Amino acid sequence: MSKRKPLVIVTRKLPDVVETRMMELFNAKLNSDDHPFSRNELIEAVKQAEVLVPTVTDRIDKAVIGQAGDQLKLIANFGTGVDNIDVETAVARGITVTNTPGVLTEDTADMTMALIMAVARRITEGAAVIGPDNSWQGWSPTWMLGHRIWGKRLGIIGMGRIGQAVARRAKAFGLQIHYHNRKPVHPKIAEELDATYWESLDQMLARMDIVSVNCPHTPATYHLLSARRLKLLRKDAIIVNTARGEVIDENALARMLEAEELGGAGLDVFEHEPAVNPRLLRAKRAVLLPHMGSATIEGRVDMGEKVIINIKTWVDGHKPPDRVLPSML
Ligand code: 8YV
Repeated sequence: MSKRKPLVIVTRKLPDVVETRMMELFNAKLNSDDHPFSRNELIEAVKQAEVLVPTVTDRIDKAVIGQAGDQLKLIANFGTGVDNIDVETAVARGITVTNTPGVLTEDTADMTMALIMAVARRITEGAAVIGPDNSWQGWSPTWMLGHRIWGKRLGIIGMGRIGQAVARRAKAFGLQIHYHNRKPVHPKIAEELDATYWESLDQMLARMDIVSVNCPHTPATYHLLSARRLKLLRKDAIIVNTARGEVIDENALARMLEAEELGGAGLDVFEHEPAVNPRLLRAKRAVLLPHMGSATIEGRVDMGEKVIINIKTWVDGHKPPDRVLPSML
């Protein structure tokens, strides 16, 4: 007996191998030219699809979910962060929501370290000096000096999978690990990472050389790094964000960088992507990347496989492994 093939609408182009598999398993409607869905296209999609596969560029808010037909039963997000989806409204309407945790942990942690190194050791500035025309005037003992990271204090905000993966790497780089989280990690993990827990974010911020944002964006973490909190940072502190732009008050951060009240920033995410605050564009000691934390070929294939497993499990009548419930947020 042939298996039922649900209509699965995918909002962005995914790796070929993932799309091929989706076509085999489901009645998959793909977005081959990879344009971001307009609001109307999104609404059309939720009116037709049994399964919607959105990404970070789709806002599945109350209004969009309100337009969904009764056939929409699963939103299988291609991504770990689900701040693009109103999970509460979806679940209240009987729609299951899933994400792709675990498979982008190591890649995102790598990018966090890359940004720390890029800002502290001025890697992009140095690379730009050589550039296509090689404007290097020669070596000097006092030129292009950055900061040593060995022995410095790193404060991680959000000690989930990615935060812990950052801590493991940072420990190997000789950094001292500190963290703020809703609750302390298991004592065994704290011991392995030699990590100090700070219940008070304010107190931690005031003492760190480098701060890394690794928590999800939820109503509770929106502007967690507010203007007031950013001011608690040391004048030479570096701040790195590979999580979500909304966790930092971007305007306040840009102002402080402009006024040289901070050592630097490495940002992979922004409050209003793809727009970037013009002050940040001009800021010295800012390394800005276009949301590339999980952008590896392997990672994107793994994410696609996770989406497929979530959909397949649901088609088979079971609970998908990566269900997101409002209580988890
Ligand atoms: C993804 C991410 O590329 O998974 C996440 O939460 O931020 C990214 O690394 C993006 O979300 C894809 O939808």
